[in-house]
Amino acid sequence: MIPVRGYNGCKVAVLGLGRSGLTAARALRAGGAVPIVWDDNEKSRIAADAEDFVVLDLNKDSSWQDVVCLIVSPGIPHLYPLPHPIVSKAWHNGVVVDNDIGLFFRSFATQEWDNFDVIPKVVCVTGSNGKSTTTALIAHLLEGSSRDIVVAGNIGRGALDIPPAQDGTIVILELSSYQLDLARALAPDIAVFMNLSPDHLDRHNGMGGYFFAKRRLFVDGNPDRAIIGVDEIEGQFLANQLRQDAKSGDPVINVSVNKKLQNKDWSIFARKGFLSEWRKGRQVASIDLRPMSGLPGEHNHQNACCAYAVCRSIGMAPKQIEEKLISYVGLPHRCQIVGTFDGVMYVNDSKATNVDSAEKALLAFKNILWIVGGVPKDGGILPLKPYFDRIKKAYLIGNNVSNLAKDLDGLDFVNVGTVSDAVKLASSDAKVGDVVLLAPACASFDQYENFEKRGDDFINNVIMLNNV
Ligand code: UMA
Ligand code: ADP
Repeated sequence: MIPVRGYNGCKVAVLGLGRSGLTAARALRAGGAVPIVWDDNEKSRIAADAEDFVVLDLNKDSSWQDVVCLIVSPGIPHLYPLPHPIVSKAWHNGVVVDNDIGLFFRSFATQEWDNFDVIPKVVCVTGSNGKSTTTALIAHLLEGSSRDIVVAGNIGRGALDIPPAQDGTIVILELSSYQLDLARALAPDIAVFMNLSPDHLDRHNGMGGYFFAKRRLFVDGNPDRAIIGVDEIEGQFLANQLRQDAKSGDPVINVSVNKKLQNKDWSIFARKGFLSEWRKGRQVASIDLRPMSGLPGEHNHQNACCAYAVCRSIGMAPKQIEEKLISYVGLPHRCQIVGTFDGVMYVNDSKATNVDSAEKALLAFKNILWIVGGVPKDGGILPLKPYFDRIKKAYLIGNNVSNLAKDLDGLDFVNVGTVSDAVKLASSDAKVGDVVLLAPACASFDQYENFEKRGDDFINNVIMLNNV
């Protein structure tokens, strides 16, 4: 737990009592603040009450007396499509609004650090897709070094939930656009911008707002080293902006999976399965990524390049990084190879909840029997049409099958409804060399609590069917 600094004896309101909110309330209390908490869900209020937090209805004016700050959970809209009424109330009461990430950055460094030999570092990872994989990969690559490695943030652990830093600690924080948009303090040492494609647009009032939120990590955060994916115009713009601000050294490392970056800049790119590092117009290192079974597909090569860039910035040698890349097994639900049975490979990419991530999975395999469907994002699945030639047949799941079927013109498809039936049918259709791929391109909420449950259902059905 990182005790929150700066609010000793002050009343701080906390809205939302999930993973980030409840952790924030505990960390505030540990730092001497007096948290008053609220959640629109009664169950969460009861859980907070059981921890002896003061639960007060923040919809009532009387609850705001002496409150100095409101901490808002990332899943709760603070601006678009409309601010949560309690956020509006804070504005009207002149109370500053912040989140757990802002509290983390104002509380992480302490006077004790003066006694450390190696100052702790915070590495932040943002982007539309591949954040969790890259965050986990960085941690894997750094494991076994003498330094204490801690992972938190959007990957599932509140940023304040981690222990106070030891000598040399490296914290790797995955940060979403929701978290970055609201945080009042951002101070990463190393920051990664992986890629940008449309997602969460309702929360940011469009693509401009979405990019603006992520850009804050660099413009307001001012990291010593920025690692920027330059395959989209937003990354190119950002890398250029940071270069103009550069006073010394190599503040930016450019990353690409579709361009050879061989000019004088510090660059890392992957082409045809090989990672290359270039600096001052010369190749410094090259790694064959093709044997890395935990990182299938070009999109994972982007993740490898970003993680490699972080480790190089921390001082690891290319050879050391290469050795660790081999043993990375990947995260569950992200192009996770469940197994190969009777010559048919089964891949669980349940986390492909949008078109961009599903596209990457379709590009990573051939002869695909594609399990797709759920709650589509804006624009449906039509943008995936260029990849239909990699698909032998599609199996539609979820409650929107008729809607989605309209976008599958030209593809052999069948409406099956459930993952269980899709797995059964796809297995009986499959021939040696085929890949049964769950890459739904849609959210899971019509049939499951979350994408993890959907992925687990897929794995269980594959295992049952093949008597593993
Ligand atoms: N709530 C309200 N009123 C509302 C909406 C929600 O009171 O109008 C309450 C809910 O009842 C619930 C709490 O708020 O008790 C949930 O807050 P939350 O949705 O912010 O969820 P947390 O459990 O705090 O998890 C958050 C992140 N969730 C979101 O951003 C939606 C987690 O990322 C993150 O791991 C966690 O903090 C720790 O940092 C998840 C996520 O889905 C994985 N992220 C999105 C993504 O990756 O696409 C951005
Ligand atoms: P995030 O944390 O950003 O959601 P994940 O690592 O959890 O990213 O992966 C989410 C989805 O995106 C998975 O379907 C995964 O296969 C796919 N994916 C992983 N890395 C990338 C990438 N660099 N570009 C596009 N898609 C990716």
